[in-house]
Amino acid sequence: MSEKMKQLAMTRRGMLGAAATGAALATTGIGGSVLTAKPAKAAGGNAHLAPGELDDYYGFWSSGQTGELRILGVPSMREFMRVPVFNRCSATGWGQTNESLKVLTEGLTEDTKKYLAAQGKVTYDNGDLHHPHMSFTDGTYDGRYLFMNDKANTRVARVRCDVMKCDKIIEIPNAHDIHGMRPQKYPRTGYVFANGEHEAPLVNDGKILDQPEEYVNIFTAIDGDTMEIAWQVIVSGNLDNTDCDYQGKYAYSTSYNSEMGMTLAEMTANEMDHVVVFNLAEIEAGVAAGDYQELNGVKVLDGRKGQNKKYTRYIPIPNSPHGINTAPDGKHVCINGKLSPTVSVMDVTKLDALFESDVDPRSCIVAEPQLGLGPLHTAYDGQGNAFTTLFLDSQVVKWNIEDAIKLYAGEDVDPIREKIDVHYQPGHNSTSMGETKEADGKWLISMNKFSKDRFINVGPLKPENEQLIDISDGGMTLKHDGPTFAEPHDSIIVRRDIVNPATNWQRDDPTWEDARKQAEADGVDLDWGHEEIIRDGNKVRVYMSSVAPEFSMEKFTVKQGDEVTIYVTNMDDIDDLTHGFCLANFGVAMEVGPQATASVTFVAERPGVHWYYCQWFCHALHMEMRGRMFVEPRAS
Ligand code: K7E
Ligand code: CUA
Repeated sequence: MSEKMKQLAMTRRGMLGAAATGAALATTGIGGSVLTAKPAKAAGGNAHLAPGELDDYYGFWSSGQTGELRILGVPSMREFMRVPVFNRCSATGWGQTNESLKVLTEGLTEDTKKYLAAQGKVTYDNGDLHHPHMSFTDGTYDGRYLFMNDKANTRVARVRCDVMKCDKIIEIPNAHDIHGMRPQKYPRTGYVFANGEHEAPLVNDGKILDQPEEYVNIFTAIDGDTMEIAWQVIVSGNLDNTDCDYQGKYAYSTSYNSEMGMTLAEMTANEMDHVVVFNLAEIEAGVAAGDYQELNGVKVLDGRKGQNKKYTRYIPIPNSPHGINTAPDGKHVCINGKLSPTVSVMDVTKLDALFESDVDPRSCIVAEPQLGLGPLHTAYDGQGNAFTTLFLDSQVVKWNIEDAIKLYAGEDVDPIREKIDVHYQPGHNSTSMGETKEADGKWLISMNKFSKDRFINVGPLKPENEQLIDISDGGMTLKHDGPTFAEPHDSIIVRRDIVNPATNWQRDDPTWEDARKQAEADGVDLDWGHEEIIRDGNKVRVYMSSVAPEFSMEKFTVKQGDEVTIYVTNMDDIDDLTHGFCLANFGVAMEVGPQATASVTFVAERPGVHWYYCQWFCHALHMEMRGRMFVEPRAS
């Protein structure tokens, strides 16, 4: 930091220390409270944190059709942050800034780019984010990345956990409507597995239309480090949810509609659907041996039923199974029956035999307890118990896996421990660290699709209700109702020591690599309190910095019709000191975090005096943080 900037920052701190406005206190007070705040008392399952007390866990929530990732605290259920991913965000400028548009557009297929161009767009502005999951190393979360699917527009995104911003979005070619998605658990992520839910012709160019017998489904493995597609496998039946083992050998997906039916009656005709098991080593060997077709730049292997290749095996499961969840014991996998009241327990140690000999594919099923109506998803306490959501019964059932195995073997035992009413109709559930080998059995979240009468009425569209259940004492005690807006499906609960985001950006962050290169070419030092205007034909680049409560540029002039790019660098390096840049009546607004650079491009097709202002409350003089853009009218 330069002397000038240090002085400014010092003055600012001094001034804020003396000023007693709410905003000023908020900015200066936070550093202090973080240092002194106590962790929540873990024992006794206390969900009520006093003001200033910190949560023990990060909750990463999806948001369904809202398209963003949300960060909550568990057990307080306080919502901390919304990370825009597939949506357009008015607050942060996600979907408008050049940095976010790069992420949103660079991973789209040429086909999609063409479609969007015909709509006058460069990217989609909706998404349907169901499944957020963290990267793993050796069977547990490693705090590097979060991955998530977009069912609406067939994409997979990655969020960097160091800054909690999305840095990669890729569209998955050949597949349709990515639904189930999980990262590889062992040895590390590694692969991110993604299910194409809806079947379509493999080459979907309109030559085949209403011939469902020609439709296929696609399972995709993405390299989580590069966010490039490693390979795809063609399968039979719709793919719903997916998970993988703790050995690094298999991934598996539930499949409803093994009938490949098009109507509801056709889709639910069979009593048995299936789970598809993917043999990772065999698939990799198939890729190495060239046993694939290349389609849209992706290596696609054939793992359809009846191909008898060692890429896949199909295990019959009753009936339209939905969620699939590997237990922390590293051995058992629960497959939730949805239309069947059962959960099928698969033993991963018995999967080798399926690929080596002609054994009954059901030989890997070691239990199939009847639990209640509409089992959708299962979570674990790490002590041998499973918690399954029962959508139709509006309950969560706690049951014991070993007892279910004994029952299946003919012993007279009841695996069901307890049922708790939830409000109402639960979909996913999650337990603290429950999808890792470090499941700790403290908290359970039941993500309920309907809230009905649980909250004061806000009209026909009601929030969902996510309920916090204490499982730490061996029972299930409902502790908290948490309304959420449309429509979180899934969540993970991660111990807080695993997640260590930065408080400021690093100046050399790759996010504004393009801005840095452009500035270099323009002879502007982005790391200094710059104010420069570069004219390049009708392209105008305006570089300014900000130190609360001022932009380095109080005014600048462009011509009507110029394509203007504004680069703002936030020179403040104080915890929580985010500025914004909002250009009124131009529909332009963006967040500029401490030490970040952000940029936005627009056509100045509006002569006159236009104010820009900082739209993130940063300082007692925040209202004064503004400037003017003069747009000279086009000579007529
Ligand atoms: Cu069950 Cu999309 Cu995970 Cu919703 S899926 S509930
Ligand atoms: Cu800077 Cu408000």
